[in-house]
Amino acid sequence: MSENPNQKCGFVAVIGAPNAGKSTLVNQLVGSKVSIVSPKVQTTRARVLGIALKDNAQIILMDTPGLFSASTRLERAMVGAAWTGAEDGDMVAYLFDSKKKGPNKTDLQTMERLAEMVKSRPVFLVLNKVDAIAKPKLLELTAKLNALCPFTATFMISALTGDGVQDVLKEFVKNLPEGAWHYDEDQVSDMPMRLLAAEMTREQVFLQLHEEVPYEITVETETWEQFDNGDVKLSQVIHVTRENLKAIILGKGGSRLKEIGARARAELEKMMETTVHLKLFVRVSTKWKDDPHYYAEWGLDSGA
Ligand SMILES: Nc1nc2c(ncn2[C@@H]2O[C@H](COP(=O)(O)OP(=O)(O)O)[C@@H](O)[C@H]2O)c(=O)[nH]1
Ligand SMILES: [Mg+2]
Repeated sequence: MSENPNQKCGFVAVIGAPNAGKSTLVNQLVGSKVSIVSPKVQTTRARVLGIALKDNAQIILMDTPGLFSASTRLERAMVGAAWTGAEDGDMVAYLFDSKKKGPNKTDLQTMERLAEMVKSRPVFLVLNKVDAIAKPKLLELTAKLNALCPFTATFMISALTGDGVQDVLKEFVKNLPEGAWHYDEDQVSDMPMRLLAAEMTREQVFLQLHEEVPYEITVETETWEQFDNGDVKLSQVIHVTRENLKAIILGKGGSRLKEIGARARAELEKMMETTVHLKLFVRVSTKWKDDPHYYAEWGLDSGA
């Protein structure tokens, strides 16, 4: 942290429907993977802070779970975290997947709420996935969504390729309050390393397993050893809610678990820039979804 009087620092809440590309955008802005990404909905469980730097500004990006109509306790906690994130931000970036036909019921409710928020802070519409869509449709979508909420500005980007992302970052910086940086300049996330490391394994479960399986697991880093030569050795447990899921995660002769471990380890090595030894275990923990311990670890409210 520094006392430089010319510094700017503030929070940008990144909200939107599941799969809009929020986590992809946050990673792109930060320049490092701080939030896991998969084609499946509800990959992001908690509020993740990614920290981006641009000139004299530290931009703290709040990646949030998607906004959707929630039914279970975990889902309600996730949507609650997303809205709290939006309320706490100095500005809001509302990400919209331009591949979608148009706004659905939840999107309409979201924009109704954003129309209130825009009275007290900038709320940007960010049309994402422009790499996959024709220009005339984008203009049509821009007009349609701006008629529903008077957005401060509209951007068209591809979070995947990075197209247009720097323009969004510049606009954030312009609107950021002056103030000392909250985090060290080499910090990319506020998430403890143990949790971030567990997230890399959870990402592989989301990418490699299907249907309900990713939603029935959680990952916990149990031990973390750092050696004098810089190598890191960690062990993690994949908690599953049922015995039969254990066999699915293990795969034939343990092959699936091996592949999950190999890919997670590669991500961890990229992130930590050192050799990583990763040992994975699978454990049946029938009640993990009701255990406040896991909610607290992600910064979620178990009473939601
Ligand atoms: N074609 C395309 N796909 C994208 C883009 N941004 C994200 N995606 C994909 O959309 C899916 C959901 O992304 P994610 O960042 O996890 O969305 P989130 O649920 O809003 O956090 C992933 O498969 C991403 O690779 C983009 O700009 N273009
Ligand atoms: Mg996400």
